[in-house]
Amino acid sequence: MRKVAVIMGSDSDLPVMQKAFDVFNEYGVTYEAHIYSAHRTPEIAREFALNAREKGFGAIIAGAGKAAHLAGALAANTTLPVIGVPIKSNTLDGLDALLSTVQMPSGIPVATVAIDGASNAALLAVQILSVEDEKLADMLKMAREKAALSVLEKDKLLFTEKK
Ligand code: RP5
Repeated sequence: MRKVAVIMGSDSDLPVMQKAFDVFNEYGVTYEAHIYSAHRTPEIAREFALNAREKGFGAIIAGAGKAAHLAGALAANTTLPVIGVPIKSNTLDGLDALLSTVQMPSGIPVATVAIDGASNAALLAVQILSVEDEKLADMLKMAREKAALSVLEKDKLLFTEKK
């Protein structure tokens, strides 16, 4: 199975990106995490993206806040799928990072999830790997079924309370 790279722009992004690690641990997906910045370590980020496919990665998650160019900078140097996580900061509530991450020029896509959406980013990476991995596909299906049952349980309770 290919592994996933989780790159974040700063150690201050770690509490949000931890949610991605939790998902990978749940699904048994191997991941490698790094703090590389599009602005503070641009050459290292570039080198990582250039070599990621041959190093066995199947997808890259990039979490960054403020002028969040990390996902785009990585995507510029790889044809692997790049998933961007805009991180909320204390000035513009993450809208700055959301727009910086999502508004990519045509030809260089970044699949952008919600502000602080590290968990969905990891699930999307698992879904990408599941194209070639039936065990992951089965696990994803089971998780969806479990989520649906949980909603229906809540619906039942709501009905009871209304009566
Ligand atoms: C971005 O700037 C990082 O991804 C982080 O979200 C934000 C602030 O970084 P620090 O100043 O906390 O290191 O590049």
